Amino acid sequence: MNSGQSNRKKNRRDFLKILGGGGVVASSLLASGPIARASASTAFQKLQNVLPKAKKRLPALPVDPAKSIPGLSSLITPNTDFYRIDIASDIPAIDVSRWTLKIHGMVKKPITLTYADLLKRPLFELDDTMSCVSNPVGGIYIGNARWLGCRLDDLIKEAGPLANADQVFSTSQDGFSAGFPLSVLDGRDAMVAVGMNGQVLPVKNGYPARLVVPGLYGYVSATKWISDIEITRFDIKQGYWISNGWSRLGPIKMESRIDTPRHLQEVKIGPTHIAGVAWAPNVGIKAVQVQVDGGAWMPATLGPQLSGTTWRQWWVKWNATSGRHKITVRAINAKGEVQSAGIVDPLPNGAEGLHTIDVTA
Ligand SMILES: Nc1nc2c(c(=O)[nH]1)N[C@H]1C(S)=C(S)[C@@H](COP(=O)(O)O)O[C@H]1N2
Ligand SMILES: [Mo]
Repeated sequence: MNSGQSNRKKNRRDFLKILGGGGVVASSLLASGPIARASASTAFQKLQNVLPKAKKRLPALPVDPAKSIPGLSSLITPNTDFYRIDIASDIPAIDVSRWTLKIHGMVKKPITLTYADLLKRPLFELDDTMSCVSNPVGGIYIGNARWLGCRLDDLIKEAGPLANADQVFSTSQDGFSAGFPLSVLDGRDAMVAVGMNGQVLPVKNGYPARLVVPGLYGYVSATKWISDIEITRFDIKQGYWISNGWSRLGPIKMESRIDTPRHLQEVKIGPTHIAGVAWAPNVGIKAVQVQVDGGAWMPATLGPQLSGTTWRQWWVKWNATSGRHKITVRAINAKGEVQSAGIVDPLPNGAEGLHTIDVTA
């Protein structure tokens, strides 16, 4: 695996290259096969009304602290604001009436599901924060949603993985693939998602179905426009980004971000909020602390905890005095580990470092 400096730069570029062109949909899609633009969008309209309710529903969302703290990320990221990262030059437009999901490979009994089959399974809701491994410290490639879907571990259990299989390898209709250890399905609420924040999964986020695996970065797990799940071995095949130098395993790292004030913002002298989000999906957030001008670390107030794998909003009140100020945030996880100050590049397994901003009052 070559991860020299030029390769690093190239990979960062590749990963982020779609960011400028998000939402662009060309008309050069295949005319036949399961991909057909017009009929898919019609079907999508119809489905807005018929997405079944979860058998197990989560409690209603708590009051969002962002309502009273301008500039703080909302507890749930609205679908229209949710980041988009993928290698698809054209977002696949899939005709659900012809779409299937195959579960096969090193299994006793391969399964093929239609979209209707999927919707008939017991659906549940999951609050989960999805993050991109290429998200820099302070970056925006992270979002929190209430997903609706069926259990992935149940599906795989029904197919019956062979004892020597060690990877869940999923493929999509844009040529993407992702693999994670079978052992990650340890009881956590991994799902084949069909809904997002009370709506049919948006096309840009993977309609008709995608994987959501709590605790893992998207590149190893969160296959959108999914068509195929192969139970296999890491020594036989590996996901799309692995040959580009990214790590085979992708647990999401602890991070924290200042949302408000913004870097280089001019704030009014007097009381204001410093606020943002923090996440440590594999352990949980215990505390967030804020430092101004190298002073003592101040404990932040934490917002609601929706699940073990969602971000937590945090805020402190700050009396801004005249002049220039440096503000830094750090998270502490449930094990008491303090977020590391050392800067680590996103490649190969996620950025590390403390988010620091400069403001003037
Ligand atoms: N089909 C497909 N699924 C994909 C990708 C992709 O390129 N193609 N990118 C993955 C990556 S790297 C991330 S971070 C998440 C992003 O999901 P979002 O676009 O819904 O935010 O999707 C994952 N699923
Ligand atoms: Mo990603």
